[in-house]
This record gives sequence, C-alpha cells and structure tokens, in this order.
Amino acid sequence: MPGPLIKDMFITPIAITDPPLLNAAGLHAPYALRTIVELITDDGISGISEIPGNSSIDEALELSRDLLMGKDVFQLNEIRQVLTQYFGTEKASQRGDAPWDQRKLVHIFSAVEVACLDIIGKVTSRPVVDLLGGKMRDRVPFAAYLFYKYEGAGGELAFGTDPAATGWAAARQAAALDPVGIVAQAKAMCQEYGFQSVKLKGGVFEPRTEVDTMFALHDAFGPGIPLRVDPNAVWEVETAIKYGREMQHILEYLEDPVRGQENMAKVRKELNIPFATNMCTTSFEDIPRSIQLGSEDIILSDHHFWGGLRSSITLSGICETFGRGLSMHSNSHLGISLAAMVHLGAALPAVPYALDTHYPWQSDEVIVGGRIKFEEGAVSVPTGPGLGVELDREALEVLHRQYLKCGLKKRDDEIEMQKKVPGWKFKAVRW
Ligand code: GKR
Ligand code: MG
Repeated sequence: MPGPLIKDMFITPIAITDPPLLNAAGLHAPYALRTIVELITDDGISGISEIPGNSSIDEALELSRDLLMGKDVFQLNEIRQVLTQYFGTEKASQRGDAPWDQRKLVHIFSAVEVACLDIIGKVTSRPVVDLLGGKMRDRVPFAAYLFYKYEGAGGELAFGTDPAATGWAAARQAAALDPVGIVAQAKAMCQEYGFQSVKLKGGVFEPRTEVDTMFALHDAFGPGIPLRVDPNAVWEVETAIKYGREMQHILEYLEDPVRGQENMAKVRKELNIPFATNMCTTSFEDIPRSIQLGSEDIILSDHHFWGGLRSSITLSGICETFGRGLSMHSNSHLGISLAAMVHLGAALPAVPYALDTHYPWQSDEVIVGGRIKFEEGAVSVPTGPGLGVELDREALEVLHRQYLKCGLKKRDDEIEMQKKVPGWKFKAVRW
C-alpha cells in the first residue's frame, strides 16, 4: 500500500538572534537565517526540518513544491532522482570559498529527506535513529565552540548588551578578542553545558595570537582537554607547518589550516597530528582525490550539505573503508537541526570526537518545550517517533516576523565586518 503521500509543503524563513562572532569571512550579523520546512501528508501527518537560511535556496525549494506533491514519503530514492532531474547536478566547486557551504541542491535534499524521515518515524512509531540503522549510544557528546567576538548580544541589541543577563547569557555577550577573553568564554560555556572538548574558531587574527590562545586554553584546562583550532583555510602552507609544529602536542586535531586538498595533504605530511575538514572534502565527488592525496584524517560531515541523514550514513561507510574518522560540522542553528544531528550521531558506528555545535550561541527556539538540554556536554537521543521534536507554531511566527523585519536575505559576513572595520575584505588566504 503506497503512502502516506505529500500533500502540502510550508517553507518558512526565520531570523534568530546571533551575537557578533568573528571568523575568517568577517562577522556574524545580529541575526542568523534558517529556513523551516514542513511537509504535510494526505492523512495530515506533519514532518519538519531546518536548513541554513538563504532566499535563493528558499526559492529553489519553492520550485520543488510541484515535484513533491503526491510523492510517497517512503520513496526517498525516487524523490532524490526527481529533484536531481529537475535541478541538474551540482559541482563541488559551487560550495564557494567562505567557511560555510553555498550549494543549493544538497540543502534541498536534506530539507526534504529529514522532513520525510520525521513522517516515516511517526507512521512507524520509531525514532529517526532507528530508521538510520539503530541506536549505538543514548547520549551524543558535543564540544564547546569558542569564537573571538565583539561585545554584543546580537538581535535587537546588536553590539549592545543586556545588563540583567547572568551566567552564560552574560558571558555570551562579552567581548573576547584575546587569549584572556577566550579562556573566560570557554570557562563560562563549559560550566553551563559541561563540554569536555574545546574548539576555537580561528582565521580571525594573525596566527601568533590564535596559537597563544590555544596555549592559554591548554594552561587553563590542563593537558587532558581535547583542543582543536579551525582557521577556515586562510593560512599559507608555511604558516600552517610552522604553527602546526608548535601546537601539535596540545591539539586533538587541526581543522582546515589551509585551502584545498593538495595543500592540506602537503601540510599533513609535515605534522604528526590528525587533520579534519569541512572545507576541502565536502561531497562524494571529492572523496577519490582525498584518498589519493591523503588530505585529511577526519571528515566533518554535516547532514545539511552532505544531502541528508542517509547520505551521511553512506559517508560513514566510506570513512570506515578508507580509514577516515567521521565527526560533525555546525553552523548557527536551532533545535530541529540539533535533533537531527543527535539522531545521526547516535546511529554512527563510533563517535571518536565530540561533535561541533553552535547551539550555545543561540537563545531562540522553534520547538515545543524550548531549548534542548545538555548534560555533561551531551544531548540525550529523543525517544519519541520521528525527530522527537515538534514545531512551536507561535515561536515560528515570531521568528518569521523577525526575518521580515531584519531585512537580511542571505549570510554576508564581509558586509557585517565593514560596519566595524570600514573597507574590510575577505581573503581566501590571508596569512
Ligand atoms: O559560523 O562563523 C561561523 C563558522 O565559521 C561556520 O560558518 C563554519 O562553517 O563552523 C564552521 C566551520 O567549522 O568551518
Ligand atoms: Mg570548520
């Protein structure tokens, strides 16, 4: 018996408060954009997903509406084929040079697949993790994700702060522009969430400052804490070798120090430390060359741009075959994405590295019950059917109005940075 069949689709762009975080491409805007997708079946079941917000991806999603109507949610292979036939294939190079992925089709696959899996889970009364092969762990560990940042809470306050904030909410709005500021941020975040691994977003200041920051973290947390730094590929090969040698004894892994698989392979040969990427090996098309060159040890998957949760499971098999570790990349996000990441993390054969998440930087939520809880740095796998989280329609409406009001249509960290440093330009390789 076929079905349930897709009868309706709602695409809702939202804007969520985001503090002024720095990265290699500039500065986060006061709002990060996300898009919430909801599919409704002919028998009234709703399935949801969340992807990075971008008006051109939303327009493409809108174009896929007619293709999806009447499709059986279980026929994910056919749905993917129909979308590919319509949109054509996408080249890995369309990812772009920015730290985040700019492709359309992979995000559409992900949005549709996750919402369908949510429905399938509801129909079969099983959590999504069971549709991915079953649960290998009850809790999925995440890492503290630190950012250099200007003072500011983001949102309406922008560079202003709320004097009434306490604890992590206060620390989140404080400036962190040097090693002392980052150590304070790390302590506050770890105290609130219980994280046991720490990642610093680098590529912001000249490398000496960032390396000093890593040593300051090492001194503050002691030798047992797994540390990572991610310059988002803006270092030269020589820079990465020099500073990589200096830091290698304190790092768990080095993430995207240089641009492109060739350069990553060159630097990796000179160092005695695992390399991770969410920038040089980001699609199945990139895998053969990655294996040939040896560009990384760990692929930081992201179901939003690897084409969904099932593709990420396929990637995990490839990683196992070729001796790659698999972990997870993140951008600013809310609880629907987090729930999907947790189901995937729970289904992976092994989780050797705590996963990335930006979640502590967000204060809004779009799911019933509000913000997802972390315990000792980990999130428990939702046990309800499907994703195990439900859309809070009032919150969705508020965040959609925030989107309309803020006027942003896509992420552009260069423009935001120019508000602080007039004339600032993104450079694909800086130091
Ligand atoms: O949000 O500034 C940011 C990050 O730099 C993000 O865009 C990256 O995609 O977190 C990401 C990474 O690990 O490269
Ligand atoms: Mg990265």
